Amino acid sequence: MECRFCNHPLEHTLIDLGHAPPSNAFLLPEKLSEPENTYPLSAKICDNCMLVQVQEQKDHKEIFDQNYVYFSSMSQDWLAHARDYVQMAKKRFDLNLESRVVEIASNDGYLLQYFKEQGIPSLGIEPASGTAQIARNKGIETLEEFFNTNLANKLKSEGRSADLLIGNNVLAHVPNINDFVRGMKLILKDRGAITMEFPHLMHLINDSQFDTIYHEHFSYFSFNTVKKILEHHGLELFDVDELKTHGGSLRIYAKHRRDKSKEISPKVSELLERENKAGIGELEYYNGFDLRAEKIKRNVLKYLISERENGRNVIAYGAAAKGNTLLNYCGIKNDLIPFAIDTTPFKQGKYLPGSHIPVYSEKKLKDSKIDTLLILPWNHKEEIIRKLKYLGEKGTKFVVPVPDIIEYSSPDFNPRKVY
Ligand code: DWN
Repeated sequence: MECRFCNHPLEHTLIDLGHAPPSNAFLLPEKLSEPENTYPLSAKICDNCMLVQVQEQKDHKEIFDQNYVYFSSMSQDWLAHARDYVQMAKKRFDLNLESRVVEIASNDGYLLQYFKEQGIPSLGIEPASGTAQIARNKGIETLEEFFNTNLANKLKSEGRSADLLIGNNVLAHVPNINDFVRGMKLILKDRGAITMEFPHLMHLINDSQFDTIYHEHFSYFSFNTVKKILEHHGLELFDVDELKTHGGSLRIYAKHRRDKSKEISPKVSELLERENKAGIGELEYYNGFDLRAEKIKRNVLKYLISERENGRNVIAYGAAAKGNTLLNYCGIKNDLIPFAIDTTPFKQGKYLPGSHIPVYSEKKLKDSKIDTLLILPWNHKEEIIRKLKYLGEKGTKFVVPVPDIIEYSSPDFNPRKVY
């Protein structure tokens, strides 16, 4: 296997999570009696450009298709994050009725809806038909296509280049990253700006977020590496924000190298230096990541077995892709977790891939006595505990599994580290 950015041979494994089904390959009831495809799931590091990457096993066109089940609008906090971004971007980039905003991987219109509210022309590019249709139902023009240089050239020839090009949680999902970034440069107006958000590799390593490694993701980025990739294609980073979303993300700001209208923020060199001082450019920085994941696995199993043996039932909340990595890596089935809850209609009535744990709507919470709620999307724990506090006040304990087993229970719901 070669590095998908610099073609250097990949000889260093960050972690091998064994074989796993695709993280969002939820099963219909009638499929439970059929064979289930699993694929090798391991992340490797390129010792030339330090890009952490997962080999494409299942064609990405078969992942982001009509059965794709991730809808960004399921999180109120994420919608608020998108709304705040739109207010900031409109002001910072002086967007108006003459501007054009293009979002790649626009999902269900979670973000473009706020540009639409401001009357700013925008275009969504979203390959999964389920999410694209929901965006269209919100009145957002959405192309049901994968973004690449062909599409970029077509849009440019139609005069639909971007003043602001947005890509949130898409760069990690792109097998051919060079073609993708080339396309971004093609479609960006001379004085245009790009903003992209993605989970920050420093948090993934420092907080042992091994569960965010799954087949839907092809790459995991440090700031240094994403700078190398964009600069290779004639783009230049001019600012960066460090965000709390998805376990710790970066929002990078990029422009054409020749565009001298934007100053380079000192935050760029500061973060580059901080990453280098942490050793992110050296292989030894990544040592022990797999051992920490193994320890989390043992702690999760100890915790679930202890709850079971003490007569306490554990229900999963949030049928997240990362949750499927965790459950399958730990070998957890419905004996330890009888069912999961998720607010995504597309996920309800189905079964988690690999573990075959059934997924129900929140209605199930009302007619079940739940002792412990295991929050699989730990990145949404504040929102979820806030929303389900009524359960906590009736005695349900909330618990998150990564990077430590931490419980939150009434009356104060303060974190209590178990392992
Ligand atoms: O990279 C990706 C990130 C951005 O989102 C995508 N490949 C897929 C997805 O990853 P994930 O599934 O791990 O994302 P989340 O946002 O951590 O998972 C949220 C899940 O939790 C969704 O299935 C919705 C569910 N949820 C819920 O049922 N009730 C979420 C909230 C906040 C809730 O209140």
